[in-house]
Amino acid sequence: MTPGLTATNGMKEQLLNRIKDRTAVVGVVGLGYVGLPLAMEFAKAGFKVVGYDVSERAVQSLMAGHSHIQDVPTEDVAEQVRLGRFVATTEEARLRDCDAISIAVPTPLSKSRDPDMSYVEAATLAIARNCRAGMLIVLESTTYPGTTREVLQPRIEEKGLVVGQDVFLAFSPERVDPGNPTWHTKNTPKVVGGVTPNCTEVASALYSACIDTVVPVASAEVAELVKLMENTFRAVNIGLVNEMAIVCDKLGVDVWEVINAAATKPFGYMKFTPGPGIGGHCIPLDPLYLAWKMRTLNYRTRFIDLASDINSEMPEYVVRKVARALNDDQKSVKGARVLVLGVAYKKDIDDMRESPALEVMRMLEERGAIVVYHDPWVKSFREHGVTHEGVALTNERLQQSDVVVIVTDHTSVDYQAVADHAPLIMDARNAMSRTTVSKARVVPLSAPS
Ligand code: SAJ
Repeated sequence: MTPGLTATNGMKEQLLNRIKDRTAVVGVVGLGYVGLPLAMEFAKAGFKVVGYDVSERAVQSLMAGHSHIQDVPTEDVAEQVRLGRFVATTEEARLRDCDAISIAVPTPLSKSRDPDMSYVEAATLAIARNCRAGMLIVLESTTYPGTTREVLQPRIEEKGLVVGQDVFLAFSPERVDPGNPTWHTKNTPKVVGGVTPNCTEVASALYSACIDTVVPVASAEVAELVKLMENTFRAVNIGLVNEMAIVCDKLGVDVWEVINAAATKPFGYMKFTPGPGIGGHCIPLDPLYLAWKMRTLNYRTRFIDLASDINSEMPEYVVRKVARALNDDQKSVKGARVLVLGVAYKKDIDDMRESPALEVMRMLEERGAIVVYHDPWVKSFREHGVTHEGVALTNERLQQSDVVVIVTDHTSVDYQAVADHAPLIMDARNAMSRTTVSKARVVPLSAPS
């Protein structure tokens, strides 16, 4: 070590230099839709990357040069494996070879809708068992403010290492939007907040090596809250437009006309659209992490709670409109042949997590309907141990259905054919706005009088 450099500076300078000359080995824990793209960016930036995942199947597939993530081309994985720049493993001991480790594991909610930190804790313990002086650890998983300092730091320091001196610890929120054609890991600005200023400096240097824009912030808590702010903003505004859909329905006004006209305002407005509820692993869940944390501090986050209430009522709102529409055709829900069109949680992706379509289908079946679905992105899915197979979208299928419920409006669906052959359509996404006059009776999300 250079004389005169303190342990802290020594460790920090040493790591900064290894990042600068790309001799640092970078670990990524969790090779999913966040971790795998990140691992590829580190590898393309010239680092040797150790990808650690508990899934033997994912690791074997990656080492065979295949990508299991929609946004990561298989040829990228194959090349980085061939070049020896990326290796995937289930052996946690390989983490000991790393100088920097990013954690990108799930942070779901438990059955009691509280944060399930089990994946973060397991990853932290695996790293703590293999941690050594000079290492940088960055948590990327969306979580409540305080997690990095309260959950990770003690476990790392149990090994006798001091965060900010011997090891460096930071939070950097993942901002991956699966399927987004424009924004991906490399060109999406990356917020980075360390437990200490030295931690912020080292983590910023690491991400600056492979991401175009890095945004250092004062602490891990600031970085944790940035992510929750982003997604709470979305959840609250989606809740607002969903309530506007209900308001417009009661007033006999087309909510889409209101929203589209409001969106002509060139300043001070941001367009959100109503629908059958919210899905995905971010928007329905992230705000509840903040709400949970604030409850431990005896504060009730009313906006989050209200938005969550309204958004989670939307599937039933849709089902009630379907029941009323069938009733107007002198049909009951019981025994009705229902075709649900689009089940992924949002359009043009194949992800089913927390999809409102699951609630819509479950409630219709509880009322005795015979429900099938078509989704060009989801050929089949498993839920509660049952495999659901999609059906082909044919004119006969449309004609035989008592009602078609458009839950997710994938771009590739021929909505004109749906309009021409289905007798009754409940359109929760305004997909019918893309068609000309049709024979079908269309029930929109808010019924203009
Ligand atoms: N939704 C609406 N109306 C809207 C927007 C969304 O009903 O105006 C519904 C969607 O159908 C979906 C749910 O809300 O069911 C969430 O949609 P989303 O567009 O927010 O997409 P997500 O869940 O994939 O959110 C991700 C988030 N990315 C990260 O957390 C890194 C979010 O921060 C992004 O802003 C969002 O993608 C995006 O903009 O696509």
